[in-house]
Amino acid sequence: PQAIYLEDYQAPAWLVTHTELDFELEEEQTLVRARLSIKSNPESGGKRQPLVLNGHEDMELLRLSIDSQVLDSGDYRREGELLTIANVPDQFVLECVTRLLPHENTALEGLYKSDGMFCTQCEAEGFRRITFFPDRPDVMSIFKTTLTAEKSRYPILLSNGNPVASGEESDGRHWVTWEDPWPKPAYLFALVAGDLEVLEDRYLTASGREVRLQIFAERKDLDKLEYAMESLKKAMRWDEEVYGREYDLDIYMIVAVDFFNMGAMENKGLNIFNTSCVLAHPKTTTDAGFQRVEGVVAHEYFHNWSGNRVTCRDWFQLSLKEGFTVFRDAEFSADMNSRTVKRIEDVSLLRTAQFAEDAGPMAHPVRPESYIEISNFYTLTVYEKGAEVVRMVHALLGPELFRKGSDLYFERHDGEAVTTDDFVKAMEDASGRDLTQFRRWYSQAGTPRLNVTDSYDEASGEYQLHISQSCPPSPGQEHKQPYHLPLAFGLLGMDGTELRSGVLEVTAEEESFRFTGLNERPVPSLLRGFSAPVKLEYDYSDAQLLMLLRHDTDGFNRWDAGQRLCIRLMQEQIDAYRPGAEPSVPDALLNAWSELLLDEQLDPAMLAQCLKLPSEAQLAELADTIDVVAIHEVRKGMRKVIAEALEQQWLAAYQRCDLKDVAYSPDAESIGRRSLKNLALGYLMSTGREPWLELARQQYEQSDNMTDQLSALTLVVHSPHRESADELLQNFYLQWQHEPLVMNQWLSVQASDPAEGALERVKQLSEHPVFDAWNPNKLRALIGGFCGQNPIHFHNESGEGYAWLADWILHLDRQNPQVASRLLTPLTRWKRYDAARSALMQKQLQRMMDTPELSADVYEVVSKSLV
Ligand code: HT7
Ligand code: ZN
Repeated sequence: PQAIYLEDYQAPAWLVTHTELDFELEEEQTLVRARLSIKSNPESGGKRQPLVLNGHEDMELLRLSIDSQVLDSGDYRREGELLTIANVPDQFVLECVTRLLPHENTALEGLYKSDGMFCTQCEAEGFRRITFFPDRPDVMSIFKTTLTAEKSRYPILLSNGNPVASGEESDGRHWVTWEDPWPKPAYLFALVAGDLEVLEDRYLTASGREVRLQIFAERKDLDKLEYAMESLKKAMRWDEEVYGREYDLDIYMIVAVDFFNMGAMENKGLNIFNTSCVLAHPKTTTDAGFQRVEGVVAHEYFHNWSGNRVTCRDWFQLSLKEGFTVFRDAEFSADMNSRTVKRIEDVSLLRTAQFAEDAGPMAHPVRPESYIEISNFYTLTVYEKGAEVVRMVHALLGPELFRKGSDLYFERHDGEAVTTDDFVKAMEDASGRDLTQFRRWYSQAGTPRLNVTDSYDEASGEYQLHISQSCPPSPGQEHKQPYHLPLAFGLLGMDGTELRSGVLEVTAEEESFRFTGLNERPVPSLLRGFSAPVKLEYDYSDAQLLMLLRHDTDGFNRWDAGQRLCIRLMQEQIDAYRPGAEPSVPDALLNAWSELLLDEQLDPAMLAQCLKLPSEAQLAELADTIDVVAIHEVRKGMRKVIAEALEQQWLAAYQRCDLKDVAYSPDAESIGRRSLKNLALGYLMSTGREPWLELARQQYEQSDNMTDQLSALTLVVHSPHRESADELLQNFYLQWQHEPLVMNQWLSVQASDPAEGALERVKQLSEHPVFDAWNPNKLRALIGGFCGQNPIHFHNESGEGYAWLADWILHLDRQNPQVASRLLTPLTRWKRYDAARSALMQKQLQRMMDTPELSADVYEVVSKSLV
């Protein structure tokens, strides 16, 4: 497979102004007739060039004509994914008939079947599996689509835009024509045909237009659509109020499908969603699930402007739409729920998974410079770090100028395919700020380190912060230039009084900032709200961190101070770990936590965050060499100490937060109370004492919602009480076996169970009837759950976990390369482990590398990991 480079970008030689598609959907095959109105691109340099179309190798071409003249095989060349026609007029109509086999499409790209319904996934390069086309985002076309199918099996026929005509045929088939007036790239094309139920609603836009809202799902899931509908309406209102963006079609549709490679897809007017991101019901969905639905529905809706109306020039610009849209959906969720908790959750993800990506073999800038398979670049770096970059622009400009900048960006580029540079330029032009240096955030990979020291002169009352920045090398980038970043800060007295606050703009490799008029040496609260995606080093004393944990006015840094303290403690014990060693927790930390637990004024959601120990994944990311056993044992041991020391307070918190007779609601306050309650139950269970097992079993049996039921189940299954674990697992299975999304949870709980024999259990589960190796959600739950959430067993020194994963990757690669490539991630981190484990992981990577005919997806990840 060949790499593609950003520097080789050239404007398209040919434009497709109109695209008419006719789909004859049948059980054994689908015929696609495409009629493309093509003209040469005046901006591509004048000289007439051959027409080059993309088309997947497996796609069968039945007929090709230009202006009704049928071409024979001597008139064009088909090589790999490309079809080239040398001599074409300046403007012409190309007609093309292809035959597809959607029922055999296991890659879930292009047109495929999910539980009997036809659906599509065209981003990034799936449209070339439907017909021959210049499948690149800078070719935007007006689409008209007709779907014909048997009416009894497929009563619902959907595509982008508005329905403009429909009819019935004599043989039981029917058809519907859809027209999308907005020019769009082919990756936003979609169709759905199936026997679906619909939840309908209406939305009145700010300018008074009525929009029909429809969410489609299988009949059995009709009762799980209300929350998505409410979320959609909230998102539509929020985008009008915060960004001045209105919806632009008469109809907005969402369809839930169970076979889907990612979370959801923002196809124009016809979003297609993984069921896990749209279905929600208190009985079957956890609080986290509800919040995911709200966030993803909003995310896909926001793409209508940030992605669809203004799209990407090429796939190197992916973060233009994804980074910006993640920033938009994070702000939406922050406005709908607790801002601080949302920030803590997002930063935790960034610090564990994105920082690990930045330090791994697939590290790449937010705007990558090359790729072999673009699907491998739908990464945390492009999405989450990309969103942090937009957040920094927001911090540097302030909310008003940022809004002016986004208005200018949307106005200036409406209907265009543009670059991240165009986005930054709009921000510059609207604000008058120079963001030249800031642009390095798009081009340099790696997580910068910010080292901060300080000095205080008692006589003059002058305090200085000395800041130096650096960024470790990453593949292909040995040396990095300094970044421009906003450093939000506060200066606090030791009694917690805030003496100063503001935002410093850091630009140099080394610089100092001076503050005068300070009567005492302040404690700096640095990087408030995580104002830049960096690793901050400042040598805090325990006393300073405890003070910040108690008093910082910035909620995020309050939490962060507690985390820093815990991380330091845990790292010391991890480094000194010997099997059987008793972990310890200093009284100062126990007292601080006790104080927090007794403070009934504190928001329970925030309290729950503050009382969570850093995850094993985060401790691993911070380690020089990852010692999975020490990390697991120290964390477990410390939990037990904290649980025993504060047992009565955990119980009091549990009782205080129990929403016994109140009907379930996924509002922020109730979610916060449940999270503290279940955290408290977790600590109580850590004591290993019998009464708390009873409490967990009682919660499992009596709860009216999945959050509490699943929390109790997980705690019992992950405890040493095997009998109860088996009993509840069986009970849960019998209760929920007909709910696929709940069964995913059932698989995950077992896959992440740290008890002995985990690999044997997951092997058995892979034979269980609820497991379906064709379904990505099931693969993620079982294989992803074991390899990502069960470090001590996946990394068992025998290497059997690694071999099991490699077997799966090789099997899945032939069936669904995108999913195979994603599941491979844990093996790519081999350099972070001890020599023995590294060698075993490397061996499996090499085994994959030596396998003939790897997909481009898996080849790219494996080959880059072995460098
Ligand atoms: N824009 C969507 C990306 C996506 C995707 C990419 C590759 C393969 C399958 C896919 N399904 C959806 C999702 C989003 O960020 O909104
Ligand atoms: Zn997106």
